[in-house]
Amino acid sequence: MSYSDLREWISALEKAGELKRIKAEVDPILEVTEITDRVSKWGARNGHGPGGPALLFENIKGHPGQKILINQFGSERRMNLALGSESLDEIAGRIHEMMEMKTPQGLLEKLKMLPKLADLGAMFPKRVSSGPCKEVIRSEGFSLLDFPILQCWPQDGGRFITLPCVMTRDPRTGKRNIGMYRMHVYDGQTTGMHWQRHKNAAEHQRELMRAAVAQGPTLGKTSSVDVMARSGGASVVIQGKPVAGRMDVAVAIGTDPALTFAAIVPAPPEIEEYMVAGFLRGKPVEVVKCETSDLEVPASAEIVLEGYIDIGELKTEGPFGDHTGFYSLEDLYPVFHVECITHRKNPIYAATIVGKPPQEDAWMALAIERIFLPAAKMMIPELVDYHLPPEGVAHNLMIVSIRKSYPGQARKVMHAIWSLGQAMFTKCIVVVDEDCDVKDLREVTLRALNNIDPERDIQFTLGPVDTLDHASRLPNFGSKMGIDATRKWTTEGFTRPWPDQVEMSAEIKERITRRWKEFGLE
Ligand SMILES: Cc1cc2nc3c(=O)[nH]c(=O)nc-3n(C[C@H](O)[C@H](O)[C@H](O)COP(=O)(O)O)c2cc1C
Ligand SMILES: [Mn+2]
Repeated sequence: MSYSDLREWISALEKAGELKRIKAEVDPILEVTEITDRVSKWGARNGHGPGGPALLFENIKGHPGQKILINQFGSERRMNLALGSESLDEIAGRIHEMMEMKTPQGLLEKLKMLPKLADLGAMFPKRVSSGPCKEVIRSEGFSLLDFPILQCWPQDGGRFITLPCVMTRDPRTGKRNIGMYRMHVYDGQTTGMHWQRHKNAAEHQRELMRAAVAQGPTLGKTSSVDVMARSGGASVVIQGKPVAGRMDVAVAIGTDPALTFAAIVPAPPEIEEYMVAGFLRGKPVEVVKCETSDLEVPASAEIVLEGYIDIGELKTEGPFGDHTGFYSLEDLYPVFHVECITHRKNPIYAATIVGKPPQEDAWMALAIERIFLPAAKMMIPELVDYHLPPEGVAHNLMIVSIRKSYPGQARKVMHAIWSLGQAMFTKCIVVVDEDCDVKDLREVTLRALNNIDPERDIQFTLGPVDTLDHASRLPNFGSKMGIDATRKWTTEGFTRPWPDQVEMSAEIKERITRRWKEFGLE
């Protein structure tokens, strides 16, 4: 089951009893957040209980006739519904099969391969000549303020577009990227563009900057966003010369759920998110050309913002109540200039809020965790399982179980994680043996503390850290810590005897289970 647009998805949510319509008037300033935050935390026990339903606000203060969809991904069940799967592990299995694909032997194997080939075929987006996102085309007289954009938290710098699929093209290869980067609304025609420097769109921007100034051996060092920040003002100066140039950007708001999800998936830069979405949906994404650029946007999007950033222009973005549970502070980011807005008739505005976990993004992160397991295992063969508890806000804590075969292997795994895509940001990694369930936080705590001699078993390192880390010594650069909570071996210099864990024998367990009723304890 897959959905071709947001509306099909909303109907499916409603049919599944996963949607609540709210008819009472609600203010997009702060009130939507307070309601959604409470609903997200329904049933939250240790950050793991299911979130409440998706919400469709139908009576928005100051925006008569408009609707806001929020919390669409806010439970494991909805994440599965969104991706049309029985379980997240089933999707992981499909990816695993794809990676395992080898030349089929004989007819039976060839036949078995057909569904996988269909999966592959579905990955490529399909260009169409028009679509519902062009029902209304407004190239002048438009204003972002016409849409019910939220101010999420009291100290936020203003209203923010929180669930945008931001499209850019790699200037070298022409490849399309879609990333979810929040947008601070400055006025009816401009916003901030909060792509952090490690993200793909920021690299596209740097490519254009490199091309705009004379190429030289030192450029790799200076044509980074560091220079932008150091210039202190609103324009970028490289080697004494101001940089300017247009970078086309388009933003889709309110797409089918697989595409929205694909925009947050930390896929390698070579992989287009359109293909990720196509694979997840089992059906190609239909795209149309923008009115004002060569970018392509999902034909069925509710709202499309077309425009550009000037690669040399910066403006203060934030503060913004972030998914760490703290505000991310003001910083300089590019400015998005809207030139044209196209949308469906009566567009539905899709949003999310972030803040103290668990919220909607915890469930998206869980889906990413499960779906990426096969790929992670391919890079780190001894990896058995891993888990990122929501309180670790994605980048602060990863628990990893490994099958240990040689001394020092826990540290090898830590370093592998610190060099693996966006997992590089992980501030603390706890490595346990394969017999420990990484999702059982009680068991993990027991191991992580019992099994270590802190001075010996903690590995510190330095490197890039998440832009949202507010405690690191410098923005984007700081230390990380790995805890080797595996059983220590003599070959690792541990010469004392290592005790067994306390456990009942299988025979007694089975006997007591058989007799359980006799004890009248139920
Ligand atoms: C709700 C939500 C908001 C996000 N906001 C931002 C953001 O403002 N800036 C950013 O760089 N990443 C943000 N992210 C994370 C990126 O979407 C994620 O790192 C993604 O993989 C980036 O795509 P890219 O690898 O193509 O650059 C957000 C994720 C979610 C779920
Ligand atoms: Mn990408």
